[in-house]
Amino acid sequence: MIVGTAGHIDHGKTALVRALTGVDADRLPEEKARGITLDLGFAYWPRPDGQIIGFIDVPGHEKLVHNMLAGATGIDLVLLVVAADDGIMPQTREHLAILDLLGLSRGIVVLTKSDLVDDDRLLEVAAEITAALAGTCLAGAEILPVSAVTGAGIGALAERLDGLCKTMTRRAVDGRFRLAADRSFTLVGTGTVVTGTVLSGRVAIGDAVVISPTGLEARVRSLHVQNRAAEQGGAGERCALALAGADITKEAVRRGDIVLDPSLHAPTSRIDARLRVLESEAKSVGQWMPVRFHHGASDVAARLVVLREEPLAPGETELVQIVLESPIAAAAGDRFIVRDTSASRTIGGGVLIDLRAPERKRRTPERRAELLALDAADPGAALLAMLDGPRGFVDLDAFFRDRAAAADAARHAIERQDLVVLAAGHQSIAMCRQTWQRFSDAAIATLDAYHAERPDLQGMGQEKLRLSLHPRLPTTLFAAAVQRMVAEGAVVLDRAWLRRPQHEVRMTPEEERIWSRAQPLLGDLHRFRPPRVRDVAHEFGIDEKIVRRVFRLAARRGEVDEIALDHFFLADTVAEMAEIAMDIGHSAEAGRFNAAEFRDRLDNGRKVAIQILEYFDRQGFTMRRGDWRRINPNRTSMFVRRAELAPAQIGGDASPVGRPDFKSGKGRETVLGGFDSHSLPPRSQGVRR
Ligand SMILES: Nc1nc2c(ncn2[C@@H]2O[C@H](COP(=O)(O)OP(=O)(O)OP(=O)(O)O)[C@@H](O)[C@H]2O)c(=O)[nH]1
Ligand SMILES: [Mg+2]
Repeated sequence: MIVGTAGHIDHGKTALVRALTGVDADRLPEEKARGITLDLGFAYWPRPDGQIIGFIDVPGHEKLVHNMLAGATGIDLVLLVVAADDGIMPQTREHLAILDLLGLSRGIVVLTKSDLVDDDRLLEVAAEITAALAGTCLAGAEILPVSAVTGAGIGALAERLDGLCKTMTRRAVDGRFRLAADRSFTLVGTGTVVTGTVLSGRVAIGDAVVISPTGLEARVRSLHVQNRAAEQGGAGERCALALAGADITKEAVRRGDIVLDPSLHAPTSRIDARLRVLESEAKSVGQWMPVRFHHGASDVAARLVVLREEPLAPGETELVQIVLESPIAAAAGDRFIVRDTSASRTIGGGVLIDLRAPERKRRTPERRAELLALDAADPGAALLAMLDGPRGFVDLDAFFRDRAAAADAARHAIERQDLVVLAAGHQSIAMCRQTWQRFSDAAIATLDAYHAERPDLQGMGQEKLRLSLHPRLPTTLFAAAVQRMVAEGAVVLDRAWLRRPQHEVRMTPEEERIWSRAQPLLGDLHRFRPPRVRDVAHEFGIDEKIVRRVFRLAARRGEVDEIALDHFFLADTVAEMAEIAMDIGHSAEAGRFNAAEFRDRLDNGRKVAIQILEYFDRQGFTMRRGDWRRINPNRTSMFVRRAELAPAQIGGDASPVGRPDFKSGKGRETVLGGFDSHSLPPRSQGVRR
């Protein structure tokens, strides 16, 4: 258990810790000389039952509230010290307000210097305190009069502390390790030592840690827990870590740094939060108000963006965006305090909600709804809210990292919630199964509508589809979504185009008419040397562009192949030429043949014969070495006559058996996703379009 002091200057905080523990927490010579506390003091108090209670003693001086804040982080219980003679003073109120903003609900009010006043005064101050506590987290806290001089009440207080220590529920240690560093120093023989309060998780000798936000890496060489050598420490304990690392020095680790599990290192400088402005403020909090932002033991310049139009009046609570001047290491759910830029007063404080706050669209109703839902204390509820939120998906690793949750929390969430996970490289996101269903239904509906509108196109561009769907996924993850839809059989990916499996390219009646006239020209006697686009256009007296378009539509239906630019051969002719090539190869020595032998069989001239062979090379049907070619034995069934195909395989079927597949060039394989399509030769490779 860690106990912190709080209260106005000179009210007897340090004297109280000494009366209880025998330790003078004022360790600096200047503190001893001036009789006031300047920096945090520490005392460890071994109890008869073997427990060690740690004390963090803070200064009460109005100029040293930042040090008080550094000490108040991570304490389990507060001793709010009020001198009976003075009663409630300004820093009593300010410290109380801070404790309340930090959400500290366990505490005892200690009425010190009871030896200086009579009972009536004690009752009077007690009543004053009860009134001040009303409405705060500490409302109804016990008030114990003591005297550090006579020792009156100290025994009773010790008893209360022992009792509380026994019933104190230990903070969760299943989260990932975080320690709020408050001191670093060098010990002869040990090296750099960093002390602080463990906020979550455990740490043990040998553990790798990172100093955040700087990112310095270190290893724990040895450690002390509550001032005693130990093998490991955990949440709710004060630890001193002896750290080893290339750049680890006492100067390199500063108060305010967080020593953490390396997987948690992800500093942020834009955070959405819930802020309560203290009643004591004279003015409202307006847009872009500059403040000092205190989190843990750190303190950074920042600006506040109120996430609504009107300024935030004293006493109000509202969502804000905190824009920090330099990044910090934090976790969602952490408390924070904001003070004015001259560090003279506390303005308010609250809870961090989203560490990856958006700069744009931060004030939309959807975002507001999401933030309110994320504010739910339970991470499971927050996750569900986010999955249901405007974005529709969650980066699970980041979500649980930003909550310092246990390392396997993401896996458990996937199992518990029945989530669909899309992964690409290091990135992965999860969505609810219903969201995925809606997403893929929408993709299908969009493609169907697109095909109806543009039956002449083979499909819709991936990017166009991505931009038209909600949730709008990042490009790489959209590719993963496409892969999943392809695997589910809902869509087919043709290079960059997506289509429905049953979609086939359709010509207009006019185009059909041109095609039916042009088709015979490509066949029969001229089939090995068919007229080019230009020739057909000339013959029909129409624009070349129209002929090219009709031929390409026919190519998409699998009726012709574009062997060379503007040179289309009937698919059956290509199959026939493939048979001829195989025949030549079959009877040739070692299966090798050259272009001249092929040309002689087709009688179509050297140039065209070579173009055909190069086309075969690109498809992987032939393999070329120098002037010689061989048939690839794995591709012999690549080119099949259309009559041998089942009707469903003609046109736009997803899994062509005989026709070479547009994207893979492999014929029989359906490539899932678009990732490897560039590593395989597309069918039209080398043909300029
Ligand atoms: N008579 C009497 N004097 C006390 C008692 N407790 C503290 N004092 C005196 O009050 C003065 C201030 O006590 P500290 O313990 O230093 O006060 P503090 O709250 O730690 O002060 P800061 O840390 O500077 O905020 C010292 O001179 C103490 O001796 C008490 O119970 N009775
Ligand atoms: Mg003191």
